[in-house]
Amino acid sequence: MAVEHLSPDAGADEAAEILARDGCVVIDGLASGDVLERFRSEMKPYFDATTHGADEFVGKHTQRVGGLVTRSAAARELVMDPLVLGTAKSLLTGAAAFHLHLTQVISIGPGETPQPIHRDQWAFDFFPFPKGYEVQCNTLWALTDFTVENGATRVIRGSNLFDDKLEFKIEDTEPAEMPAGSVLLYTGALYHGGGPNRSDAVRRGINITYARSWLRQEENQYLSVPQDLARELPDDLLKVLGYARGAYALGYVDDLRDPLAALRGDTASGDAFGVPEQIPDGIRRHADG
Ligand SMILES: O=C(O)CCC(=O)C(=O)O
Ligand SMILES: [Fe+2]
Repeated sequence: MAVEHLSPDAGADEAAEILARDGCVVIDGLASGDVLERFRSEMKPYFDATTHGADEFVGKHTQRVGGLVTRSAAARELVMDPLVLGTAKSLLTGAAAFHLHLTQVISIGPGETPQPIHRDQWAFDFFPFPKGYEVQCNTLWALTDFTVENGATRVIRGSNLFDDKLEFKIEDTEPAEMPAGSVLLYTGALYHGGGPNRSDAVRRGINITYARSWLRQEENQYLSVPQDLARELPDDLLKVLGYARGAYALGYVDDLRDPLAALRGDTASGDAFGVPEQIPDGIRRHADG
């Protein structure tokens, strides 16, 4: 069965419902041509400078470029996309907060072989999360078209509800084809992998992922975004980066200071053990929610 597609005016709850059931959904045309164009031009120097991966998982014909919040203002818009944040909030039920987990352009070059089929949540040291308990809401924005020939992501629809640590072959999967500007949303539990590129052009996708805030971030945002730049960024983005408590007491600074207040240079003792009000409405969820 093919991956379900939604239009950009779909609701976050609808997208989250499909994600909880299928583990994946495509939203067509969510990114404007303008944001993609700015992203390409901001990132071009980094694309040119990056080497290929060292093994089959990261891909010997694949380039991975991270640090997108620092390197591209357009990427910050994608990170803060309201439909994506709303979907993450709706999917990650019961979470006090979620945060940015990683940002990475994945450029699958001609000649690349299929990436081993995996779950992204295996990054958490293979902890066996309960079936149906999603810890990640992930995106792959198509910067080029994603086709079966050029390495569209391979997915197993519904596999987010399968047992853990299963092994699959590419024949067990289907390609998540979509035009540039569309976004594949998928959960941390979905079995998937990058596709083989049998074309003569590079397939580029922007992987921006979010996780429950009590899990460690794969890309360290406090070091990937220099503090001088962080101080210039808007509060809502900083909270998603991790400058917010991840739950009642997670992530305070010294005398219970709120992390955002500490970044802004507020030296007064805080009340970080209060209700985490600094978490923006877009991603806020009380423990009783
Ligand atoms: O680039 C893709 O299509 C998927 C890559 C992937 O799943 C990964 O690197 O974890
Ligand atoms: Fe993956």
